[in-house]
Amino acid sequence: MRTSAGSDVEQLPRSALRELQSERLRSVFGIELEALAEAPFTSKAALREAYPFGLLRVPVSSLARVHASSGTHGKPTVVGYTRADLEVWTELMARCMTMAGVQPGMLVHNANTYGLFTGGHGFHQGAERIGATVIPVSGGFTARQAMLLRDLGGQVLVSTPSYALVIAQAVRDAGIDPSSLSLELGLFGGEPWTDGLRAEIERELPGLRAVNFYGLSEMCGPGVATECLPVRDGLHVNEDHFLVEVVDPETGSVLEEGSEGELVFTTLTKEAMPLLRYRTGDIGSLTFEPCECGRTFARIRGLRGRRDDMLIIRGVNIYPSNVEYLLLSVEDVAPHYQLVVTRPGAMDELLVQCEPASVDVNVEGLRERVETLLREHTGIRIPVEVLEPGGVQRSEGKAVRVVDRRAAS
Ligand code: DLL
Repeated sequence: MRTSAGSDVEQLPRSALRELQSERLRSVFGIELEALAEAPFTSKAALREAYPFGLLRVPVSSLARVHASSGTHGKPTVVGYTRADLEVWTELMARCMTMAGVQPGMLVHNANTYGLFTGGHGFHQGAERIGATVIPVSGGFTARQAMLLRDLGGQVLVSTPSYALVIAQAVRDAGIDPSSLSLELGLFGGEPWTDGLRAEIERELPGLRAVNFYGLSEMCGPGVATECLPVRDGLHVNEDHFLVEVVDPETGSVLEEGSEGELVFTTLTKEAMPLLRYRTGDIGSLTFEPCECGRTFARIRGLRGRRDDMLIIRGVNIYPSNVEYLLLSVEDVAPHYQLVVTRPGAMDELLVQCEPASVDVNVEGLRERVETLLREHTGIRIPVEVLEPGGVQRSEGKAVRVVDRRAAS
């Protein structure tokens, strides 16, 4: 049974969970769990080479659905689902949304885009399965989002974290008092975000508690790992369906619990497109400590974002989430920013663009404060440009944090 404290399988002792995983791994890939570390990886490049359907284990005609990732780095990654795959995904979304506090009868305002992106349909299916009421608003038409939140009284907002802030702004622009809305929960994911951004969203939308959802199309979409509402310390991986490892991004060797590295997943129940040791490119760490909520599944901590988004500026590694963390600790900064990368000579240069929280802020003083903070924390001088309020491009889905102008410079 699905309860907020977790179903039986979510509370399995780890030895029983390992047995279940061993069985499933053997039946899908013919590999013993003990020998997993020697099994080959599957890379994103392999998926790209097989574009669009080369990695399917079933005929295209037996697929019930196709989705795709947004493909910020080239062609989209196309994934297929059999009926059974859709059923597992729906059940996992119901489990994750229950874990995040969604209850039957709640009104779910789904502002994730419906389409190839898994975020729209995934949350829709989960909400229906729980017995909640879905409002399939999809992304975009932001002024209308605000009106519908007020008029229909959504209690659960589903979107990317960056778009939640855009919606909050639209609420204020429409002259609606955000605390008059019925929002109780925010289910956010699809892009990296820091605790600072979480605090910002919860301040902008009072009454809402924000919960982190992680996933990727190649596994199923959202539904891979989620925080539990009462603890919100790490994202519980649905380990009965996905094996998770953290590996050294350079050598590929499996890292110990707690070490930061690249997340690698193996599907244990996928029919259409099973993937063995899939290298996500996402950086984080794992803990196998049981959670205070009672769940025993591994938790992902310190999700920083994709290694591809890591910039090396004068020898210093910088993730957009590092910049977000620092920026949001500065008073008078709005939670909108972009990192502009150029290559004027042989080396990459970075410019951080941000916005003041209001028109009354002394822009020059703010620029100096942010530059000082960045220098103190990175050891290098990173120029900052404070744009006008609204000057940083807003997104209706995943925010574009890195603007790559290296080819043009
Ligand atoms: O973004 C699935 C999803 C939708 C998850 C909505 C959660 C909510 P893709 O479009 O294939 O699938 O993109 C997957 O997005 O490899 C990460 O780099 C990033 N990502 C997703 N969720 C998070 C998160 C969906 N909570 C890629 N924190 C992943 C950090 C995230 N990064």
